[in-house]
Amino acid sequence: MKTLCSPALKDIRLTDPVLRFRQERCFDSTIPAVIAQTLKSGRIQAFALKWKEGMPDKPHIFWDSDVAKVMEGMAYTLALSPDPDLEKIYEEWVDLICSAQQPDGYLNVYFTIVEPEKRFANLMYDHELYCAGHLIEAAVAGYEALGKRKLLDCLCRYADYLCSVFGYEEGKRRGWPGHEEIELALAKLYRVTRKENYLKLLQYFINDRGTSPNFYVESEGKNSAALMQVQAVRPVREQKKAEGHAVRQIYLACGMADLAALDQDESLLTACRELYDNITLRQMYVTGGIGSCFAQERFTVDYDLTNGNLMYAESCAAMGLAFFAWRMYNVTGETKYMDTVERCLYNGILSGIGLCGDKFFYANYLEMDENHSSRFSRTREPWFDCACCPTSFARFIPQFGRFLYSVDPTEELVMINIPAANHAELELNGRKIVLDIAGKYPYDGMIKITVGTSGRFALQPRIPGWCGKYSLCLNGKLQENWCIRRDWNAGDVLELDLEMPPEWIYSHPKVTSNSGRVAIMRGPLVYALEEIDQNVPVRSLILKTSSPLKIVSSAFEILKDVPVLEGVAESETFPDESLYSTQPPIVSTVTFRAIPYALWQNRGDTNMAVWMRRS
Ligand code: FUB
Ligand code: ZN
Repeated sequence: MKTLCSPALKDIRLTDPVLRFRQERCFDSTIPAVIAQTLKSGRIQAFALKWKEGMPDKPHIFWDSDVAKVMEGMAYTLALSPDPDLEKIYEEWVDLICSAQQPDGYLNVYFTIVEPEKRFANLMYDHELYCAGHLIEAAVAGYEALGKRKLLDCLCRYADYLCSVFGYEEGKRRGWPGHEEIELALAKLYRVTRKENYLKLLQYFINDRGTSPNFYVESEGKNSAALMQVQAVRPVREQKKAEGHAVRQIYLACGMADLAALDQDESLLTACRELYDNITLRQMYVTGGIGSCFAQERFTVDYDLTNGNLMYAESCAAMGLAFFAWRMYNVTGETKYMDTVERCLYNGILSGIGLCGDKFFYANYLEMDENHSSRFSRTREPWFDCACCPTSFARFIPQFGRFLYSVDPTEELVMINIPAANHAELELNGRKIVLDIAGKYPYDGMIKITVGTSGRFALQPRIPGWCGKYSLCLNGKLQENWCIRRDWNAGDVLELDLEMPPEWIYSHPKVTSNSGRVAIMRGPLVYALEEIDQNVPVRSLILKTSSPLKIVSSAFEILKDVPVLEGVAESETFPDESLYSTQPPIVSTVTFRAIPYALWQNRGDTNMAVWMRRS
């Protein structure tokens, strides 16, 4: 197994046209917005433990997790963009959260003041361990990004308490989290503290899950449908397909990958590979969205990937898949995992947040028309009662830099995973490696990498799975080998050319929702057709795959530097208002335009489709 490391966030300064813009919006719009909503809804005030029956803003079982994710986002933001006012809020919130800790270390608002008698009484539904996990992640973020210990010490006390409650040992409770999350958090906590107990608890939660006698059946009286929803039908190593609630499943997978790496556990890594393959080869949207059924927000069966009303593809689930694939990449070095990180990042994740930075999708549709009737809205919203997605963006976007590079200290190797423009100062075995990447990726595949450090090490850009033709030059000389190990001189230049022609994408025939349909990609970007760009209804269009797709410019300000695609289509108009007719539709030839899917619904409310009928 490999042990690739990711850069510290402050070591990367983005200068590219997509991620940098989104990150700046996160700092100046998303973070203030989620702070305001956390205050407005009473989520943070709840930590004062003053709420009593009959008062407004009754705490909810997973409010703590929202606060924790905002804290995590604030910590990364402060590391990248210091701001004394934000730091003051951060410190106040840390104090308030810590003040809610009970003498035994327990820390959960709802089960301290609303239903204290139900502490750990219903693990399947009550989210206590999920909240604990997010609080731990926030604490580790504060420590790693800012060097602040107070929240970390507090969460270590809580984790110590959890270690005393759960586990295999005599006198401890058997039980598993109903919403996984604490597993990956314990891995993070173990990595910063090296306390064996945290690793032991992580091992227990992963290795015991789904074993017989089944804890949920024996102790909580749950049935098999409920078990499937929380991935507890069988032990994790026997689960070959992704099932149940999508975010739960993908967070579990992250925890499994973490434990596989920590324990160098090949059987667990194999289980992760199987899950990953099932997801990406059978259950993932072309955008990287996962969880195709809005009812219970879950995975269903292989190839069931409807595009409209019934689908779901929660923003949190796409972020979870990126986190899982990133972990798999760092433990294997196999680029297919980074292809998935990139697919999620530029498509199914960024679609979930508006360019304004303070409006969000919960579900990420691949098709929108006037018949939309799902409980999830057509347009992005500022907040939700179930606010997991906005708060996930607040902590995900500041972390973009993590994905761009991996460092292999054993091989003295720096891997350029995603060549978005940036200035990097990477740590490699005590040395600082300075790199400057210039270019317009993902809008353009010409990338210039200037090495700013002299000395011997290896550099290896990733060849993306979507790229059929590429070349690499070092100081003007074409290279055969993509891993360049040499004595570098500061000022050496690598030129990477990843050709990215627009391409037609076809889906496996078993995906019946896409029968006879085609999508468009260019490089890592999935494209979508919005009605606002067409002179006819989107649904009337049949794209001519024999005609070329060309890049054009658009008059819309938000598309100023964006490669918009134009092609030829037939448009069908029904001859009259009847429901059925012996008359065939009237056909005309039109041009159509497509924009990157992640940018849809930023120019007002309009219909949209990714998978289009093809001629
Ligand atoms: O249950 C907590 C979070 O709320 C889940 O992760 C999301 O899917 C949403 O249901
Ligand atoms: Zn969510």
